[in-house]
Amino acid sequence: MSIHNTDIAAAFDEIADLLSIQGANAFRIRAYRRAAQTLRGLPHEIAAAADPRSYEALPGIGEDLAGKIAELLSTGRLAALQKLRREVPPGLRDLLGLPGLGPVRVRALMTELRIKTPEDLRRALAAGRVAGVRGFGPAVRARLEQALSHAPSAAAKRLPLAQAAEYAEPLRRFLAELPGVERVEIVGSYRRGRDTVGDLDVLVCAPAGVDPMSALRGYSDLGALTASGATKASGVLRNGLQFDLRVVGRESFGSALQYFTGSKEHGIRLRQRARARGLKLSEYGLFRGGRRLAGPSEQGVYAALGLEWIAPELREDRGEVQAAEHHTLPQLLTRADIKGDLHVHTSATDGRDSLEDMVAAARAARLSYVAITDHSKYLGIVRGQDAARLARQCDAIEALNARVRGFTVLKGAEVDILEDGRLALTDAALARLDVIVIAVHSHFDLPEAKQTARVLRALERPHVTILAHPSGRLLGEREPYALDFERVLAAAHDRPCYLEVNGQPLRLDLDDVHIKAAVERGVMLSLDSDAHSVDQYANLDGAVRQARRGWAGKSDVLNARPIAELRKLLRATRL
Ligand code: DGT
Ligand code: CA
Ligand code: CA
Repeated sequence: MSIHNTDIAAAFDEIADLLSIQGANAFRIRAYRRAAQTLRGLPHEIAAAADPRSYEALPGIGEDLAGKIAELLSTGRLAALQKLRREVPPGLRDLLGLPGLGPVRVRALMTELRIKTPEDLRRALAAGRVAGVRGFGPAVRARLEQALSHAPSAAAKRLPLAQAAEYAEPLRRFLAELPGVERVEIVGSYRRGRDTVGDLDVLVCAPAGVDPMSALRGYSDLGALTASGATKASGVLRNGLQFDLRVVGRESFGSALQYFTGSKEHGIRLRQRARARGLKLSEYGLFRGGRRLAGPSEQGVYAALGLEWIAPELREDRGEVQAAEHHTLPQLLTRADIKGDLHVHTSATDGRDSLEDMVAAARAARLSYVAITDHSKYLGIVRGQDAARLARQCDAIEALNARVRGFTVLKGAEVDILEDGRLALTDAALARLDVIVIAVHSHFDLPEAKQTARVLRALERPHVTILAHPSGRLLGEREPYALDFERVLAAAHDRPCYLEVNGQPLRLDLDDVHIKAAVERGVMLSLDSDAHSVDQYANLDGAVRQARRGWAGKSDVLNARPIAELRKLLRATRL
């Protein structure tokens, strides 16, 4: 049985939830949460690490948690979690699954109203007893009442793409190796590169008579098979991710690829277009009467409809069909176009690896420049740098630059935007830097007018290169803060400065819709890894995928420029 990072993270989160319900020590709870977050952000599978001692090198993971990871990987179980599950009554654990109910609120219900099950809660709500409990305002109560009045909702949570990939890629490999199977594609929103996926759609190309279903029944990541026929199956993987699987023959693999990649809206456009030409398009092929005009290849389906092939990332019915007809599709960015990374951390602040190691890894990732942008000193930032430490780091970078050939290390910082729009470092401290990344890391809940004014004020400072993760969202954890994006876009355009597409798997910020708006407005993007360790340059892949979904080409991206051009563009941001 293979254990994925998200399984370990889920176990740690569950331990944190249960400890929290028990009212355990807050530091202990936070340690589990932080470790879970670290694990979810890793671009590689921890189970693949050769040496268990390497777990301890991860941020937030000490000897105790490293031991728990090793236990889970070797036994598939965690004694500490099983003990907690025995101690905390099942009704309380059910309460945790209700919308808006975290462990703190569950504990409040338990200690103040002796509520131990969803049924207790339903009765207490009906009797009006919950209104007096702290944290249970009218909106929270209304959501709970609604949730408790329905059968358990089938609207399962969407999973961030990177977490879905941990299960999707092994499944793809498993199926591809079965005898007789010719091709396997994970289609649907996964192939379109959406930031989150609702379920996996798996397409298997195999001749009639090949039966992948019986092998699937023995697959180690399988949770349950809910339906299974000769050419179709549905089920759920062990992480709760649902999947639909279809087996098709070679003659319709291309049209099935097209159909099940979606999006639904894109598919509707194509079928309308087929109908207007007296044709019929389905997952089986493109037909005129009984004659198949296309089907084996996806390219052929688009061509027969008079269209250029459309990259899956664009298939969201945002004008791509018309552009394909008129040969005006964008020349989409690829990872090979990325020349450098302008947002990278080291062990000087909250990164894991040294300046030298981060530079060596950037070269190995086929980059030719990197900006070191460690955090400024500010509330809640681990070991943030003040002006004096930043100056010493600049000296170190200049010395390193004098030694390396064919690669440039740029001096930078990630500077907090304070609540009132000032920056956490003075203009004088920033003047020596090449790249100034500014970001909101606090006061996420300001009303829109204040939040917008705060960001606009920061953008007026003389030294600003990039506004990092502009929406502030964390997938599955934090909504974007309230911000008038149009005004930020206009300010970035006029200044000028750059908007980031942050490639961290849970950020992917800007999102596709905002990227497209920036591209249309002529505001350039910076695609960054925000790497905190040598392996996280892989985050650039996610940033590129997201940028492609926003119709971005090479010319829209700051760090697709070679170093000489980059330097010119950097100078143009100084006021
Ligand atoms: P998801 O799973 O919510 O992340 O999004 P998708 O796009 O993967 O949607 P899903 O899994 O419901 O369906 C996969 C593809 O199958 C979808 O993108 C297009 C096709 N499809 C599914 N249902 C319909 C439908 O009712 N009409 C049409 N035209 N296509 C559909
Ligand atoms: Ca899907
Ligand atoms: Ca589906």
